[in-house]
Parts: sequence; structure tokens; C-alpha cells
Amino acid sequence: MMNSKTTEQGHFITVEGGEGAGKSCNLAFIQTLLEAAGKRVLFTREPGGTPLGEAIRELLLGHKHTGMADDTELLLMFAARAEHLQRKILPALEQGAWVLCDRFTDASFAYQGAGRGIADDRIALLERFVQGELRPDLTLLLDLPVEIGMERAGNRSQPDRFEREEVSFFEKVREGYLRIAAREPERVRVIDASPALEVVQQQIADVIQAYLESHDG
Ligand code: Z5A
Repeated sequence: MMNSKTTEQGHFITVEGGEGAGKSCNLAFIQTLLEAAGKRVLFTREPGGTPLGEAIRELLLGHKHTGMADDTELLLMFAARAEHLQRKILPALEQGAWVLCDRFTDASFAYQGAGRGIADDRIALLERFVQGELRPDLTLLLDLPVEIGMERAGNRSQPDRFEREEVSFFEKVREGYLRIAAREPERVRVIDASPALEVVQQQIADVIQAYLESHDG
């Protein structure tokens, strides 16, 4: 699907990272860069992005179901994703928008796979079922040591169900993300998110600029 793109079809860009990696501030920066290049951008997020998806997000991140089984967590992520794809992402791409998404399926491999221990091939089964051949065109992975991320995120008054996990969980998530990046270096560009914001944003601007130059037609 996305790999045999026509000129009218949009582009699908995702941003990933561990706890406190700085996705929120950098997503706004990426949107600005794309819009300055004349692209029509649809910003969205996972889990969520649609009314039903946001309701599923509440179930996943809230504290009502703290003992949720790992498979349930994974299936809810993909249920929200199916809705998101059908109702929002695919129609936007078909209309030529640049979809900028805060997390996508790499997060399922990192959190439910590497973090919770669900085998990659089981996740890949759902990926194929829900997405077919669709994969992001470009993914920016904001990477930083877990302690720095936790320190940055630490000021939140109400940690969600994931943010209550141990350091060891987030170490596994980070390793999971880095394995994906090592496997798919063309798609997944690793950004060192540990220095000052302007240094991080310079790296991001370079990646976006290079992507725009190689895909503008
Ligand atoms: N999840 C999953 O398990 N499986 C899936 O398939 C999907 C998701 C799709 C919700 O995600 C949870 O869902 C997530 C994974 C799981 N759980 N966790 N953890 P989320 O993306 O909504 O939640 P989040 O990861 O906690 O994101 P966040 O709260 O938006 O954090 P962030 O965007 O990465 O960080 P930030 O708020 O931009 O920055 C944190 C602080 O650091 C803030 O005060 C900034 O001003 C500061 N900051 C940022 N950059 C810098 C630099 N460079 N220097 C100094 N300070 C900085």
C-alpha cells in the first residue's frame, strides 16, 4: 500500500520514544516544519485519535483495570488502532494529507512485546490483520537513557498506568525500540533526545529536511 505510493497519496510519519522523551514538544515542532514546507498535516495520537479510540485509551491508561492481562492490553491497543486506521488515518492519506502520529505499532512491539514479554510473532499477526501492508513511511525515535526520561516526566501529578512501571520495564522498552531501529534503519531514525531541546530539534529538522528533499515531487 504505502510502499507503492502514487503522487497524490499522503505520507505517514510517526514519533516514538520512552517515558519523558519529549514527544509532545517535538511533535509540535515537526508539524511546524511540515506546514512550513506547504504540507497539509493531520496530527493524531495512539492509543486514541477517534472517539472510540480515546475511550479505549481511558481503559488502558486509567487505574480502573490495573491488573489487566497482557494480551487484553495488546488487543485493546490494536482495537483502537483498527478504528483509528479505518476512520481517520487511511482516509487522510488517501486525500493526500501528511499524517503525523504520536506513537503507532512500534510502541506495541516495544511496550507489549519487549516490556511485557509478548512474542513478536504474535504482535506481527495482529499488525498484519489490522494494517495489511501499511507501515509508517518515516519514524523518529526519540531515544534517551531511562533515568533522564523518568526525571523529566517525574513532575507529573497523576502518573498513568504505564508510568507506574519499574525502571527495568522502561529499560526493556528502550531496548525494544532500539532493536526495531537497528532492523529498519531507513524507516526508523534515532534522535538523541538527551541534550538541550534546541540540539534535539536540530537533529529532527535535519531528518525532516532530508525526507522532504527525497520525497518532494
Ligand atoms: N502504548 C503502548 O503500550 N502500546 C502502544 O501500542 C501504544 C502506546 C500506541 C501513552 O502514551 C502510553 O501508551 C505510553 C505507551 C503506551 N505509556 N507510557 N509511558 P503517551 O505517548 O500518551 O504517554 P507518554 O509516553 O507518557 O508521553 P508524554 O506524556 O506525552 O511524554 P513525552 O511527550 O515523551 O514527554 P514531554 O511531555 O514532551 O516531555 C517531558 C518533560 O521533559 C517536559 O517537561 C518537557 O518540557 C521536558 N523536555 C522535553 N525535551 C527536553 C530536553 N531536550 N531537555 C530538557 N527537558 C526536556
